[in-house]
Amino acid sequence: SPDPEWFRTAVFYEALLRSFADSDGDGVGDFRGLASRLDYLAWLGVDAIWIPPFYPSPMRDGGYDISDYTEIDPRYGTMEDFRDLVHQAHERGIRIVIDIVLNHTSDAHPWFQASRSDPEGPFGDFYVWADDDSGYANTRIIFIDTEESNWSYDVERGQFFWHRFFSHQPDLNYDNPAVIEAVHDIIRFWARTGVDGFRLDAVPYLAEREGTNCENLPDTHTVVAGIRQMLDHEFPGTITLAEANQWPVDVVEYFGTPEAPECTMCFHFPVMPRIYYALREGSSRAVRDVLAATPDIPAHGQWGTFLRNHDELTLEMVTDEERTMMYQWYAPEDRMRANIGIRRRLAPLLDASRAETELAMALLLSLPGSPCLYYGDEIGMGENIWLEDRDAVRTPMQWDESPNMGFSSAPDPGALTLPIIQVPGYRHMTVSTELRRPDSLLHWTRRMLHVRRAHPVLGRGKFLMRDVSDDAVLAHTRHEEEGPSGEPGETLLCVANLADSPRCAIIALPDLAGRTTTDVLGGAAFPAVGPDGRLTLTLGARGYYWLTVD
Ligand code: TEU
Repeated sequence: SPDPEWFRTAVFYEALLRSFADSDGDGVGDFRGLASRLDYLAWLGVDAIWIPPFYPSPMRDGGYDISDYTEIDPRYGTMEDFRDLVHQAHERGIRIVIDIVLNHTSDAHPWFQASRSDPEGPFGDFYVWADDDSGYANTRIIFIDTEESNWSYDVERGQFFWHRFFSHQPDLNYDNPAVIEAVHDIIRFWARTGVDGFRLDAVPYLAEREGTNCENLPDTHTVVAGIRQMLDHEFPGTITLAEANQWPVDVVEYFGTPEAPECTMCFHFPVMPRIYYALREGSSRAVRDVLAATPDIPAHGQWGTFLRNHDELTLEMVTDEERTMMYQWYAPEDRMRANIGIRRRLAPLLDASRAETELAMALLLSLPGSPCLYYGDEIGMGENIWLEDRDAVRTPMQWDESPNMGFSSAPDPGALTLPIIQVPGYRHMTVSTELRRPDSLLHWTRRMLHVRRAHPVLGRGKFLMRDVSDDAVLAHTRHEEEGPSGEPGETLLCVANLADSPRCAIIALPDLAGRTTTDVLGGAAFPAVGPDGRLTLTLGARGYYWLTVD
């Protein structure tokens, strides 16, 4: 349907293609596999799928090292398979958002090969070259584990090239108008296939300027606004979703302004670790603080939120120093030491873990923004923390109890793109086992997504944090006067007890005095808001309510 505001009420789902479903038994997930699971995703209540890069790639960075931007890696199928996936998704009302890596290419990309060998040729200026490695000295190294510098020497050209990520990922030179034109052509190419949007990878790092930290520079914003302008003009309604792992105050700049819009959506990175942190501390403070520090965004924009993604590994894997490096922009002062992933690993089926998962998810689905689930979140799949780099969170989807957990029919498990997770209890964490159990996390997640769909105020409504007598309890309202077609709006009060003990909380709702409340999750009537504008609620350990206020 042509609803230009679809993204506001949508639930997104990141499907890591190579680990989702393998249709041909070669051990690697593919487009036909994903297509065969669209009915499942529609049943679950997913509105849009984000597919990480599926282009030809040496696969030294999970496909974020692209060597050809307008082809499908044969491991995942053919262009025909891709088109068929888009078509089949659209038939089910599911939108497709694809990932575009703008900051860098693989060093195997023909542009880079040409740039090395022919400095005077048409691609000579496509990358950031210098005679020495002294430039942009104020710039941090992002992949500090493996990289010593953001400059690497190329013997063939006899110069250094700039890279913000791995040394096999040379940065494109956005001072070269030919690069901008080439990138627009790539986006045009995929927009013509009918995709509904683009996740723009690693946007803060496009431009470099001496004397700065080379992040969020005005010239970077000009590039992002240029992409927006091209899409609005040639493919109106196509969304852009910025991956800018920065403080909210810097991320809001990627929405642009009404006059010069940039992105439709931006991921809100700092909220996720604070949800885990709040659970660990049994205090709502970290979440309240980060939302208070989040500026308002222009009307055309929408946050994207998530609890896990293909980069977010369990933090116990890294040392304190590394953790500080990785999370310096968004970790609370004393750093987060536990997240739900590790709890699931240790006690995958325990009630405590389930209650925490539900509470985190209830927050994800009610705080401002459109939530993005990561494949397997709905079954509590967890992580295999013994794997290298970020592979811990990239293991095959667990569909059923058959060999390879139904992910692949490959006879040799060694052929799988990554090993099956194998944490305690993993055999029970499959779609098929959870389908059979009415009280499973899968059925719970589906119910929550359907409740969310029935209350579009959760996607569109104005957000207001409420004062609560108990620090453990987070209470906020979502409100809209009327829906987009003039239908009456609603007020939803969302309450969450982050503590692992029951709490009695007084919530201040001065503007809602005397109104009645009804639980949309359980359907029960709750006490009315008192004439003094106070609502007293008792919540169980890690308990949560979503109440309509009439
Ligand atoms: O990540 C870019 C990014 O900004 C990082 O902060 C990211 O959050 C970090 O890698 C966390 O480990 C993107 C992709 O999401 C990531 O998978 C790629 O490795 C990276 O670009 C480089 O291509």
